[in-house]
Formats: sequence, structure tokens, C-alpha cells
Amino acid sequence: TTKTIQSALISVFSKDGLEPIVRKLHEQNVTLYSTGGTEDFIKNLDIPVVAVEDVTTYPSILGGRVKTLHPKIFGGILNRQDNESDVQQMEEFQIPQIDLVIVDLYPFEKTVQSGAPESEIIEKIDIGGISLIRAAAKNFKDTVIVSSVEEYQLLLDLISTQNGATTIENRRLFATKAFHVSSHYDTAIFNYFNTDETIYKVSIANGQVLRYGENPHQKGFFFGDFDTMFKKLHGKELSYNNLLDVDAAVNLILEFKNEEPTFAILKHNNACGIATRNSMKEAYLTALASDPTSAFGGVLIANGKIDSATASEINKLFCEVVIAASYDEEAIAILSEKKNRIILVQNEVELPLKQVRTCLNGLLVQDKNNITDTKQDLKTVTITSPTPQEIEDLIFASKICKNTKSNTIVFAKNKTLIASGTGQTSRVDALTQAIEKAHTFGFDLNGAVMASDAFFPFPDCVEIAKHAGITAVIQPGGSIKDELSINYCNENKVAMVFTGTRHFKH
Ligand code: 93A
Repeated sequence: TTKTIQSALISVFSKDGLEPIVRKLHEQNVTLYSTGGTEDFIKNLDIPVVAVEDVTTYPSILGGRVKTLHPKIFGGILNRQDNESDVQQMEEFQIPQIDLVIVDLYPFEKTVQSGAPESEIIEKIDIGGISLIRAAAKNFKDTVIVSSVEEYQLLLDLISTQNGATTIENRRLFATKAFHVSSHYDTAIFNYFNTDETIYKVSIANGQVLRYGENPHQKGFFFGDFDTMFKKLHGKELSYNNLLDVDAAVNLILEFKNEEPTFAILKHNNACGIATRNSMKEAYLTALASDPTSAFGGVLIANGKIDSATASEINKLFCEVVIAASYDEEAIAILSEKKNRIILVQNEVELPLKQVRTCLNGLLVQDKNNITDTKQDLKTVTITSPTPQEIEDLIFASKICKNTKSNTIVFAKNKTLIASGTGQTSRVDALTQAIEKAHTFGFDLNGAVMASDAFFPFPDCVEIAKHAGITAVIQPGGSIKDELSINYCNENKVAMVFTGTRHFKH
């Protein structure tokens, strides 16, 4: 399966980097075949070369559109050397063997990017070159294919170290790279033609076309099975932003599964209100009171049934989406009074265990943050211990924190979100934002607890929180300056617990 290169067809658009290859091949007594421009280039190096036209006894026609497309060329590349009939036909039709093919395709993408007129772009769709690449790659058992300038060095190395001999593994690797080049090339041509994305929409079977993306000038698609997760009872079509909010809402409320009635209101993927109460109506009204300004146009979610009393209250608010596991008949009728309001029944389904997002020219994939802090995870690090009520509130606050954009500070009291600072570039900013919000909506922070998604690098946060009235703090811990925060809490009778688990969310 080791083969020595004795003949080569070279047809390259860019002649860069070709000289050393041609010289090396010539040194090894390789017969060179070539097309117009490449032929001239080789001749100028004073190296003998056979014109493709002389092999085919046919001129390059149609302005170069047909130059290598000929049975004598493709026969030389595609024949199977262990096939008797192939060998016989090579003889019969006087087809020269071609052991190596070197191609650099017409620069289609570059021409598109240059803003050239369409006629010029079309001429840069390489037909002969791409066929040479595919033919030689298909016949990798016998043929070496060098499909781009990137592969020149590998070829040079092989000629130098193996005297022009290649193993089947070498040739298969070249073929793999060749099909990468050809598939990329044709995809670029497809993308150029598919301007209105008609074919794209059709070809991606499960992609749901959204009205638009995050903004009206952005196209948007959803890949998933919405109908497995929800039954839509009423309302307009869900938008890209609705779906993101619904995702955030579902993940948040899952933290309160099987607990007392809990109701959450989300805006821009963050909770702006959430509370646990004896009844769903009380939970809703309390959640709304956290921040009635933000609640306008929000996404609402309940961890249980929405009854008619709750629905009547919700009906007073303009909101985009309402989600619950179930509804009273009357509640559905009430909520449906607003034509566009989306009403969803959430089914019991498992969410994916991995998260994916684009990053640079690829993807980032990670396990979902599936750790919810529990009482067992709390390690009291201060002299003062949190009271049983504070412990409940610390866990409550931590669950919200985990589901809010970093940096986050959450204040809670009596299983109610009092205020939060969300998505800030510094923890102090998140904290001061939370304090201001709490005051804006008339909350007294005395006796409230504070959760932080990550450790405090300095003691400033606990100082500011203490002055605002906070009496207990939950945070992962782990800063080299933890001691400073702990000391401050000890001196000021603030209780602090460490969880050991950071909850960044970006
Ligand atoms: O117009 S083509 O699609 N028709 C062909 O038969 C053909 N054969 C090779 N273009 C063709 N090529 C391409 O010509 C090669 O892929 C390469 O990019 C270029 C080399 O032309 P020249 O050697 O004349 O500079």
C-alpha cells in the first residue's frame, strides 16, 4: 500500500508556495502535467511540464471553463490499479497514470467578499478543480490529493522523508482534508445563493421560524420541541425574547417544585418578584409588590395551580406570558380576556442536562448548574448563627441568586424577594442597586437576608449590607480575604453561612 509518486497534475489558482514543491517533484523525476497559468509558472522555473491540452489533445475551451474536464485526465486519477479491467482500459485508451493532484481552487469566497459583480462571482465557481479534488480523494487508495496551500508543507515533508512514497494512511488523511475543502467550498456557494434563506428554512426540519430574533432586524429560529413542554391555551405566537424568558422562568420555578404556593415574575430573564405564601393569590400579590414597575410586560409563572382568584388579580396587570402546571376553568376564561396574552400549561418534562451557546467561531458546552443549596450545605462561619426563619430565607434568596444574571445580590425576607441587583460589573454595584430598589418600593431591610452568587473579595459588601439592615448572609466563600468579612460580621452580630458552591450565571 506504499506508493511512490511518479506523476503529478498541478492546477493552482495561487502560485504562492508552489516553487519548492515543483522543484522537489522534479528532483524525484516526477512527470508534471499542468493547466495554462500553472504550466507557464513551471516553465519559467526551467522545469519540464506537459500541458493538459497535450494529454487530452483538446484545447482549453469556453474561456477556460473546460480545461481539465476530460476522460483522459479523470481516467488517470480515478483508475483502480488493482482492477484488471481498469488497467486494461488505461492501456486501450492511452490514459496516463496520475499519482498526485495538486489544486488551489478559484477564490470564490474572496471574490464574494470583494464586492465583485455577480458575473465575476459566478466565474469563480470552480468546476474542474473541485472535480479533480473529489476524484483524487475518492481514489485515495492510489492517488495523493493536495487540495490547498495549507497541505503543501505536509507534502514537502513526505517527499523529503519518504522519497516521494506515501502510505495508505497518508493518502487517506489527504483525502479527508480534501473533502473538508470541497464541502466548505460548496457550502460557501450555497450560502451565496441562498440569500432569502428559503432553502435553509425548509432544510432544517425542526427549526421553528420565529417572527424575528432579539430585535426586529435579526432573523430568529427555535430548535426544540415546545409542544412537548407546554400546551398553549391562548395568545399570540411566542417571540424569541418570550422563549428566553419562559426558559428562565421554568428554571427558576423548578427550584420551588413541591413547595408551598410560589409565584414568580420575570423581566429580561431575571426575577423582579417572587414569593412563597399559603395561597397562590397571596404569593402573586406579594411577588408583584416586590417591583410593580418591572412587572409590567413580564413573564409570570406559578409552581402550582392558578385559580380564579389569582387570575382576577393577574388580569389587572399587562403581562406577556402566564405559565402554570394547571388552571381552574374559570381562571383560563379570565386570563383569556386579553387577546394577545400567552397562557401556557407546563408539562412535567426533563430539561437538558447540558447548556450550549456560541463562542467565537465555535460553541461552548457545559453541564447545567444543577446544585441547589440546601440547609445541609450551610456552614455557619460567624459567632452569630442565623435563626430558623433566616435559614429559610437564606435558602430562598440563594435559589433566586442562582437564577439571576451575575453579578447578583438578592435580598429576601419572609420568603419574599425584597430586591436584587442584577448583571452588574461589580458586586458593590449589585448591592447598592438592590438597596436602592428596596427603598424605592418602600421596603424596610431590617431583618432581611442577603445572598451573593460569588464570594466577597473585600469586606465592603457586608459593611454596606449591615448598614442597610441585613442580619444574615449566604455566599459560597473562598476568597483569600474571607476572614475580613467574617470579622466584620462577628463585630456587628451579622450571621453568615458559606455554601461552597458558586452560582455565576452569564
Ligand atoms: O473553469 S474551471 O472550472 N474548468 C476546469 O476544467 C478547470 N480545471 C482546473 N477551472 C478549472 N481549474 C482551476 O483552474 C483550478 O482549480 C485552478 O484554480 C485553476 C488553475 O488555472 P491555471 O493553471 O490556468 O492558472
